[in-house]
Amino acid sequence: MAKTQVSKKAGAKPASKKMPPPAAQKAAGKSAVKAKAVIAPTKLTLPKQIQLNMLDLMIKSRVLEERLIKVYKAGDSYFWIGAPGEEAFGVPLGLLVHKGQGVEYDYLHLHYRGTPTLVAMGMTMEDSLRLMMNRSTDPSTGGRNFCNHYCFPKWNVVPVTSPIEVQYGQAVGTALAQRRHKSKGISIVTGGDAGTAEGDFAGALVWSTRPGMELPMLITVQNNRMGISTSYETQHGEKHIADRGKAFGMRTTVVNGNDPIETYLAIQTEMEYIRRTGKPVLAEFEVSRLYGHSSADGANRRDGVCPIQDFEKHCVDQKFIKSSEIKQLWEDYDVQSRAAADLVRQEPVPTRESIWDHVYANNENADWRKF
Ligand SMILES: Cc1ncc(C[n+]2csc(CCOP(=O)(O)OP(=O)(O)O)c2C)c(N)n1
Repeated sequence: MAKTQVSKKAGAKPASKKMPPPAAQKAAGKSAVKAKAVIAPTKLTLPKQIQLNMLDLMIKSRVLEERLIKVYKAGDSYFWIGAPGEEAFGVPLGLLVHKGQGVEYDYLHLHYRGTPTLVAMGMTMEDSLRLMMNRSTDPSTGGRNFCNHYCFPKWNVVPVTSPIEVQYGQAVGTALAQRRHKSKGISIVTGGDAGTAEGDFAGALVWSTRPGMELPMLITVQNNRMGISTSYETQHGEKHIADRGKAFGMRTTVVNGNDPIETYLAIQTEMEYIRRTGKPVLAEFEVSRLYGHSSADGANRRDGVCPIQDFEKHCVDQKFIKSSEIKQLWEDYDVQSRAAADLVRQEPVPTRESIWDHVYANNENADWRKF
């Protein structure tokens, strides 16, 4: 269950009188430390249409990720990293983002597990595959970066960085701009548990909570309990990463990120709080990592709670959808992903002349050989 805590300093008020109370207040039971089975017996609920839409997008995202892995294993790409197992976090986030370009809209500082969020925002399978297969048609990087390193200026999705945690510092920058412009947009940042050991994470907590200069930031951590091969248990003295926000007087929450309903409600509540107060939230989502870290450790299916499997069961039990219809969804998306990969495989790769494009503004001084 989501456990939302607001320190006295931050003002222990519910997010809004109009909003439903924080998920924690509605939910029964306790937050477990390990990744949990999805859809615990709580009273939390959402309209059927939202639930079915989330299920559809979670399946689409998983099929796309599994296609990316197949593309890698077939030798059509050099590296895979992605988000299978984190769909119950990523899809609700993508649905709740105030999407658009410029300071009035939300900024997204994603890490390399952002596919479910972008699928929910409307990214096509083709555009993900174009990046994966390094095609010049790739709208994120022109085929120059590796997979899941997205960049969509039209949606304020800033370039994903390979050095982990840098995004937390960058998110401070867009949040400062939003504060300066008195915008209702917020800056959202995602990242993993191991990365929170980096100074950039601590820097974001410091900068977002300066008294009288608080920033509208949704600072999230997807805790899949692993770095590359280093387990959470061996590194963290704190019970929850979110607890570290308490020292800064900020609002914190711990959410079962394998439960899309709980996650949706928690993100909705926290976003409303940030837009209303201009203050930051540190939100930790407990998630699964179902294909290991990346192709670096094989990209094979591992044990672990599958958020989609459990959500499917929930939707069938609620009689929202039949098992046969779910099976059809998987098949249809599989066909779609195969066709997308076949199409993208025919597209051109970047030319050597384009190597300096987008390195500096207007390519000024881009080619050091011409200095
Ligand atoms: C600054 C920096 N240090 C180390 C790495 C190598 N590296 C890439 S991913 C990763 C693990 C990150 O784990 P976590 O933050 O928990 O995120 P997850 O991959 O589990 O989602 C590491 C150490 C890096 N990319 N950047």
